[in-house]
Amino acid sequence: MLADKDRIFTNLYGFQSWHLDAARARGDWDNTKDILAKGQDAIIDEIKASGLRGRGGAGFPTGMKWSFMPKESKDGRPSFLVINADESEPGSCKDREIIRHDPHKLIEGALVAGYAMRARAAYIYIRGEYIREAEVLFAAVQEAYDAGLLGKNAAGSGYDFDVFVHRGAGAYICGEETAMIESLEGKKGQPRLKPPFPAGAGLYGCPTTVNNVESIAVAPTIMRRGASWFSGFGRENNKGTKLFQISGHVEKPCVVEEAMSIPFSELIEKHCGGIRGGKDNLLAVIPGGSSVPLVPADQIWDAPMDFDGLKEVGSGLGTAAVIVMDKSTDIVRAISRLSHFYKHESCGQCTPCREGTGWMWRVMKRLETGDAAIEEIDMLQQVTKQVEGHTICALGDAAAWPIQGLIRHFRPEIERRIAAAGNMAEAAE
Ligand code: L3W
Ligand code: SF4
Repeated sequence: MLADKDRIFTNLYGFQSWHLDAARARGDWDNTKDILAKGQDAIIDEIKASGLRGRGGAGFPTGMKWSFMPKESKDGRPSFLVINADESEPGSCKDREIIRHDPHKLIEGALVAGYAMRARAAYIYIRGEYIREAEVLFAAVQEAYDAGLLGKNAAGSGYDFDVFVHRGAGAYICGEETAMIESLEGKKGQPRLKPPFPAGAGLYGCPTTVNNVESIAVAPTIMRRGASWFSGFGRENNKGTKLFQISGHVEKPCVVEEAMSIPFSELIEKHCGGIRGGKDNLLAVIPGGSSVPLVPADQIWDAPMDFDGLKEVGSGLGTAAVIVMDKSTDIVRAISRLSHFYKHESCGQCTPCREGTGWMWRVMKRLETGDAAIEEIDMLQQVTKQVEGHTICALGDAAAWPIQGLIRHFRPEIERRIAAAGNMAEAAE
């Protein structure tokens, strides 16, 4: 179990104040100037050496992403940092806790990361429903300005840097980085085709890096404690500490910072009081937010909770939003509900996603009650394959994968419902 001294988010549960004086007492903004004085390349090298991978779902190496930003401004174009606080993935609630209770870690991280990538400003795009969190963030940013930590000569570094907070309006798709950029520009939040990646042409056509809240908030601590300290947790390719968000059928749902690669069983037993009704009552787990496939009980129990460990069991770490389902769960209904979510949130600009998500949801609805022909299971599987990989953004994949996971692991249950509803014979005729 991660020792208290190794936790980055020391006020995750809000036992202390989030205000600047309390944050400073916890070590935030402690000689930030000295971190910046190391220089842009040294900061990027340190983050690369730490092994930090993006905490928003895709796990792209953070230092490498920062290194894609231009060292020289072309045609006088500024560079920007955009911080993705549009946390909307079902099951995810870690960025909310950071902003509620530790906002200065994020704001200091914005300066450190922004300086490293030679950005002149950071835009924090916060989910519209996070009203109280936005209030905290606005106030914390103002505190930083009042204390001279942002703005001209930020933190006495000689570098000018601004932070703007922008509230979203409730669309899940604005969490996709290019849709977020469109939304910030005042347009309808619809993903752009990539390439070009934002580092080449992002906000207002300028070089931009979009990072998740957690990725940015851990950067100052990595710089203070060193890359080797951070990379001492987890295992090769899966380094550091990580916020896990455990919801569903555990005794005590929680958000907790743990070492990457902690086995699922340890995470649940040590922090959540175990599975409701005991280990044998576990049915399945969605380990990384609703966009990754579910994993049945027998395969998840010993799995290391990291990028590679969850890939090996056919799923992914995603945002580390661990949704636990016990045997009381109607698993077909649960996945059907997720299908509705993706249908609702599709921005509609590509046909496979626009048509496919509605199509998949309608079939899933009928599978819930068994009102389907047996061949429709394979047909549904084929539709998911036609959506997956054929769309502009990852929402298409995200809609397809949970259904694929359901068919892979719970096909007998779907067939049982069809048989119980009397559609088996009709299908065979
Ligand atoms: C420059 C290249 N940059 C990749 C950058 C790219 C992006 C990052 C990762 O989706 C996933 C999605 C959700 N030159 C580059 C490059 N980049 N190649 O690296 O890119 P990518 O395309 O792998 O992922 P993505 O489109 O950012 C993110 C999954 O996360 N997810 C849900 C997330 C939900 C939230 C939320 O609630 N806010 O984050 C969970 O699994 O399905 O697969 O920056 O530009 N050659
Ligand atoms: Fe929009 Fe779906 Fe296409 Fe993404 S995959 S751009 S959400 S239609």
